[in-house]
Amino acid sequence: MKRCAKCSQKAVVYLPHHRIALCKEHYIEWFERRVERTIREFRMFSKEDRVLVAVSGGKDSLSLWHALHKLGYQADGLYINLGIGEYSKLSEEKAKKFAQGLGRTLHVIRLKDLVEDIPTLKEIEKRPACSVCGNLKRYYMNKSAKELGFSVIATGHNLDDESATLMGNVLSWNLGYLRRQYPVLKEGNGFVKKVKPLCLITEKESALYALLSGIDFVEEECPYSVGASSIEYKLLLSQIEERSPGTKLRFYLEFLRKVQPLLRREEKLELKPCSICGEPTSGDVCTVCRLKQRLTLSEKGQGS
Ligand code: Q46
Ligand code: ZN
Ligand code: ZN
Repeated sequence: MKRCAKCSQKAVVYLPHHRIALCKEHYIEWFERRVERTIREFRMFSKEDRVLVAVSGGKDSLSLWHALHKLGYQADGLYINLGIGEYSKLSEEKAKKFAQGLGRTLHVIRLKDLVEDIPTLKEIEKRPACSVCGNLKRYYMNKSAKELGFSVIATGHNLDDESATLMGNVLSWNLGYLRRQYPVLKEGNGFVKKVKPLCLITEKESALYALLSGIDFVEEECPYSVGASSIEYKLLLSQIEERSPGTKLRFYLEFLRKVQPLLRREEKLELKPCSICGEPTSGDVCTVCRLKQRLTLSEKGQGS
């Protein structure tokens, strides 16, 4: 059995790509330091900022919120209920319970009250649930942060998410997405700053932090995540990682260091306020207002 590199007690984990074994206490410390270092390195936010954590009830977002709170940041949560049956019910319960234990505010909004729930929208829009869901989450996260007076939105995307997204974008050479794939998206043009403080932490590492910290998270995945290509890429990358530890981190970090600066030089995205709701958009009317217009039209169509 390996011994902790810090205190020589029995280790609970060995991190092959960092070549370090740690006990429970020192693993928790390692994780929180890594989060803090990422926040500083990418100039994400400071202790003066009010941070809104996008909470899904899963291990990543709750681990992130927990770590930020312990590190002394002013972090509250935002939970968006997507109306996806049992999954949404359970994850809202877990998120609320967690917020109570932490003693911080959880803001809750319901898509059903604002537009429509995801299962209904999927049917009406005839496109994958995740594509509708992604649009709406981004929109309401930004809008809520502004209305509630937060200067930063933090999401729980981890290294597995980021490297899988990167792989997908590279396989199709999607330069538009690659240009925006950075752990910090600056504020401006009606957008609140968006950051990913877990971007250098693997899924396994964040699950272990949640377990060792006694965080009660929702283990079920969203039913629509099944079959997503990102899951394929995650699997592939994890197979390579097993044979060659450190691959995921290298793939992502070298992209950030070597490719991102070249892509960002060319960034020229013109945004203006949506003529209906005022949120930023590249056209006249934003995607969510267009969606709402389509919904009203289809209701009228049904009524006539
Ligand atoms: S919640 Fe929404 Fe995810 Fe469910 S519908 Fe897809 S995007 S999988 S992170
Ligand atoms: Zn130790
Ligand atoms: Zn709009």
